Amino acid sequence: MLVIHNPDHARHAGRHEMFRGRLVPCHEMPQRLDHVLAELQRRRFGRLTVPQSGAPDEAAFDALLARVHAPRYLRFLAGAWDEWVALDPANAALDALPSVWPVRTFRSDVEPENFAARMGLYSFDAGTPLTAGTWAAARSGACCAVLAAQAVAAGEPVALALTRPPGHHAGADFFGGYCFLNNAALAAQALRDAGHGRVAVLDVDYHHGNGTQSLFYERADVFFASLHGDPRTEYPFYLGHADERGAGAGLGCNLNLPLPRGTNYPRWRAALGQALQAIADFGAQALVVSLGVDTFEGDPISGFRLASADYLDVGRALAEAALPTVFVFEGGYAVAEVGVNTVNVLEGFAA
Ligand code: Q9C
Ligand code: ZN
Repeated sequence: MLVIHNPDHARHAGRHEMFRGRLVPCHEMPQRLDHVLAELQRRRFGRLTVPQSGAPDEAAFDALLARVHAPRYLRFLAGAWDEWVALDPANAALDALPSVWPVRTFRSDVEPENFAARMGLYSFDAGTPLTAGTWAAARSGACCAVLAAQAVAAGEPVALALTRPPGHHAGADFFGGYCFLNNAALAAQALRDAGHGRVAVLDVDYHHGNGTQSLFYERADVFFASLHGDPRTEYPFYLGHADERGAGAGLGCNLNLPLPRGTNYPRWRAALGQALQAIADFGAQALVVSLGVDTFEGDPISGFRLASADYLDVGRALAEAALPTVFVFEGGYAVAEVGVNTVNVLEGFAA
C-alpha cells in the first residue's frame, strides 16, 4: 500500500489545550504519528514516501485549497503565528489559543483587526493551539492528502495519507478539534477533479466529522457518512445528529449514525455495514476514509470499546466496498496503541 507521510508533521506540536478550566498537555501530539510509522516499519507494511518538492504543482494546490477553504481563513492561518509573536516577543514561547467567539446574533462578515477576535472568528474551541509550525505542518499534510488522492485517481488501488494535525473538524473557515485544514475533504475534491463523478467520504473517527459534513452538505456529488459518539453527550456536540441528511441538491447525501458511549464492536460493526450499504446505493466510484482510531477501548478521551484485533476486521469490511480508496489519518490518542490499531486496519484491508 502506498503511504504518503507528512515530513513536517512534528512542526505542529501544541503544548496545552483548555480542559475543564485548566491547561492540560495536548492529546494530539507528534508521537502519535511516529508510532504508526514505527509499526509500519516493524511489520514491513506499506511503501513509504514523502511529497517530492514541486509536487503537487504549487499553484494548482493553492487553488484547490482555496476552493475548499475560504481565502481569508487561509490568509489568517498562514500569518497568524507572526502576528501572535508581533503582539509580544514573549508570545514565541506560548501557544496561541482563542478565548472569545462570535456565537449566534454576532456578525462574522466583518473581519476584526484585533488578533484575538480573529482567532475566535476562525475557530470553535480552546483545545486547538496554534503554534510556530502549525501552518507548515497543516499545509504539508494537506499536500499529502491531495497526492494520495491523485495517486489513487491515477490507478493505485489504495493509498494512505499519514499526516497530522488531523482534519475532519476543520470547516471552510474554521479550525477546532485539533484540525486546521480538512485533509479528507481535499482528497475527496481531488478525486472529483480527477474525474471520479461520485465520491464517498466515510468517517470512522470517534468524533463526528463536522467540518467534512458542512463542506459537502449541499452537494450531490460527494456522499458523507459518519459513525460517531452521539453529539448529545460527545464532542463536537453541535452537529452529527441522525436527522442531518443533507440540503438542497445534497439532500439524501449525508448519513449520520450516532452511537452511545460504551458501544462495543458488534454494534459498531453493524452501523459500519449500514454506512457501506448507503455508499454502495449512492453509486460511489471512489472512497475516502477518515481513519480515526479513537474508537479504541483504551482511548483516553473517547467512549467506544473496539479492541485492537477488531481493526483487522474493520479493514476487511472496508475492502469489501471494492472501491479505489484513500485513507486519511485522523484521531486516536492511546498513543502506544495507535500504531498497531491503524496498521491493523490497513493490513485487514490489504489481505
Ligand atoms: N479541550 C479528533 O479526534 N476534545 N479530534 C475537547 C476540550 C476535543 C478530537 C476537549 C476532541 C477533538 C480529530
Ligand atoms: Zn476523534
